[in-house]
Order: sequence, then C-alpha cells, then structure tokens
Amino acid sequence: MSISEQLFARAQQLIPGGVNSPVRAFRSVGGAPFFTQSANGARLTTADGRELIDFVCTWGPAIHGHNHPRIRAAIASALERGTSFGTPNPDEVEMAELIVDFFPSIEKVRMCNSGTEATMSAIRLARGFTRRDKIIKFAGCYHGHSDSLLVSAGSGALTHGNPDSAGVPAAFARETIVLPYNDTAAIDAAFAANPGAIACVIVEPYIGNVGFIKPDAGYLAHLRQATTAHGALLIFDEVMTGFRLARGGVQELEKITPDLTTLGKIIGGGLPVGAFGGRAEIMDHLAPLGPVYQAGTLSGNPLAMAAGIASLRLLDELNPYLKLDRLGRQVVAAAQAAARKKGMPLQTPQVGSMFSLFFTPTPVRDMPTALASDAKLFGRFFQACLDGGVFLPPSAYETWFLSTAHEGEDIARACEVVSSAIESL
Ligand code: KE4
Repeated sequence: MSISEQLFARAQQLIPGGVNSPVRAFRSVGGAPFFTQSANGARLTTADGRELIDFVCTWGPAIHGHNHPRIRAAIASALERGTSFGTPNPDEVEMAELIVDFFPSIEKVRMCNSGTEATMSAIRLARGFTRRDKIIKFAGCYHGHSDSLLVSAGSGALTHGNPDSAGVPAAFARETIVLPYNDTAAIDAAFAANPGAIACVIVEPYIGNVGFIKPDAGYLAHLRQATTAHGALLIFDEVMTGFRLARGGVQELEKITPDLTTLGKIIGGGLPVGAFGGRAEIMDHLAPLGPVYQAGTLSGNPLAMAAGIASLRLLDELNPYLKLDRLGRQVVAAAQAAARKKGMPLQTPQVGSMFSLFFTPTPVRDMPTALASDAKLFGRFFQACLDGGVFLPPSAYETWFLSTAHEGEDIARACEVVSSAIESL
C-alpha cells in the first residue's frame, strides 16, 4: 500500500469519509485521494513523494503559488509575537484598511474565520438591517454551509448530489427563495410575489461552484436595479473572485456596487479567514454598535492577518492580472485544440485564473446546462490528468485555479498533459 493509501485507511476510521471537507474525497471522480506532504509554487508533493502541478491552489487562496517566501516570512515574524491574543491587534487595522482600499464599496469590514461565516453573517446582517426574513440565492451557487444557504447549493453539495442538505429545517429552507441564475424574469417575479419580504439577494457574481459560469451581459445590473427598487440588499459573494479576477474583484470588472461583499481565501494567505463589509450605515448594525450579533474567538487572528496582508501587498506589487489571464487562456486554448482534433464538444469558460472544462456541446450558463455536461467523462479526464502529473479539482462542478507560480515550465507541461488526456478519452 502507498503511504497515501495507508493514511486514507487510518483517516476513514476516525474522520467521516476520511476527509475534513467532502469534495476532497474524490467520490465523484473515482479513486482514493492522495495526501499532500508539502506544497511549493505551482506544485504539491504527495506523501509518496510524487510532484503534481496543482490547479486547485487550495481552492483559491494560493494566487501567488504555495508557500510563497514573503507570506512564509510574514507568518514566521508574526509567530514570534504569539498566535492569538483575544484582543484587537495592529494587523487587524491594517487588513481593514487594505480591504477598504481594494473594494471602494466597502466602508467598514468585519473579519471572521471562513467564507461560510462571512456569508452567514452577511445574511443575518441583511435581515437585521431590513427587518425582513426571506433571502434569494441562485441554483448552483455555493456560499458555504450555513443552513439558510445550503439550499440548491453548488460545489461539494452538488458534486455529492445533495444540493439540499439533510438537517436543514423546512422552516429555514422556506425563507430561502432559489432562482435560476441568468434569468431576469425570475428575479422580477420573485420580488413581485414577495412584496416587502425579501431582505437580500446573494450571488456569486461570476459563479465558481457549478464550474465557472459568467453572467449574461446586463444580468448583474438587473440584480442591482431590482434590489434597489424593492429595498433589498445586494450581496456579492466574492470569497472566490475577490482579489483574484481583479484588484477589486468582479464588482470592479462589472462596475456594479453591491451593498455588502463577502470575502475570504486570498485575504488569509492560506490561513483560516473570512470577511464581510459594505456601507457603514449597514455595518454599524453589528454588535457592539447595533442589534445584529456576530462574533468569533479567532476573528482577526494575528497569523492570518499577517499572511493576508503579505498576500494583498504582493498583489499590489506584482499586479498579476494580465499574466494570470494569459496563463488561463493558454490552458483553455490547449484543451480546445485537442478537443477540436477529436471532434469532441467542449465548453471552456474562462476569466483570468478561473476557468472550467465542460464536456458538452451546449454553452453553460446555469446549473441545468452545467449538469447536462458529461461528468463521467470528466472523471476519466481527471484521472488521465492525474496520471500525467496534473491535479485538477476533483469534480466536474468546480473551477480550476492557477497562480503566478504556474508561469514557465509548469504551465507548458500542464498544457501537454491536458491535451493528451483529452486525446486519450
Ligand atoms: P469556506 O467556508 O469553505 O471558507 O467558504 C465557503 C465559500 C463561500 N463562498 C464561495 C463563493 C465559495 O467558493 C466558498 C467555498 N469554496 C469551496 C470551493 N468550491 C471550498 C472547498 C471546500 O468546500 O472544501
């Protein structure tokens, strides 16, 4: 047995499914997951010493590649001063100043420990601010695993065929209206049917959790107009896209100003983090100023703040967005060329360092068209890439990520592997 297999056997005795997050279990692509011993740049090294070019990038945080020396040094320096204080610390202020600078729509921000906490808290804040109970989300969007949002969710929930998780009381689910993405009539009808009852609309402005899906032209502007007209808050969940697709996320690319934004991943430099922010008049409803309670023992943790500050400062120094887009285009071009040679239908939606491959002739614009793609064929493609030394997200319904560290031999090698994997199907 390999070391990963031995570890997985032990893990399955003690951890449900042997993993601490379901999508890591490889259940939808087959085979057993490898265990990672270390990570550097664009590569993971498995417990058995195998090097893999990584297109998961720890699901988004590693935009500068793994174990970047500047981020490592920042954590090491912070570690000299201790790990957690339970009081405000200077880096929390610097992180807040950076987030407000990167996202002009954010006047005030609250740190927390995960994207789930960020979206759960933003929803509660929207309900407290508007004094309304219903929320709107979109089929396939994944905003973490809080009860109100685990309804028709994407990512691991969709991957494992339980987009409506067990354990969510019907009373909770009833307050969540789920609409099709990219359907303006549906949003208008929902507001008409629920006058004065909808607290907010939460959306992944570019979806990353059904695979990568872009909004139709004008769709986000329609969400903005409809929420304003009906007194509901517009929440952009930019946990994935924030800092990754542009300095100011999708709201900068699309020039749409949401009322609240949720963030995570990159702002922790790989350590546990989440954040939510928006207009001061809304944020000031949060305790200790206002009636909406929200808290966290490790919120603003000094190690996570140091890592995140280093990550954000690097973004400003490097301004990597054009390079990341070029690298993303390189991979999808290689995949399309290989598919064309085989006469195989392939959709490859891509913006910057986020993209997906859907094996389907139909352009993917929502959850149904994503589900119409051939997930079994993706599983075979995933295994062929892994055999070639390239690790993709282990699901047909996830976004691929790449980092500045992929530039050079790694991206060239990855394009070869992806192309030959498609040819082998
Ligand atoms: P976390 O609670 O996992 O930190 O963040 C939840 C979340 C919220 N919003 C968006 C847009 C997200 O993509 C996520 C988490 N993303 C998944 C990847 N599809 C995390 C991977 C996992 O669940 O293991």
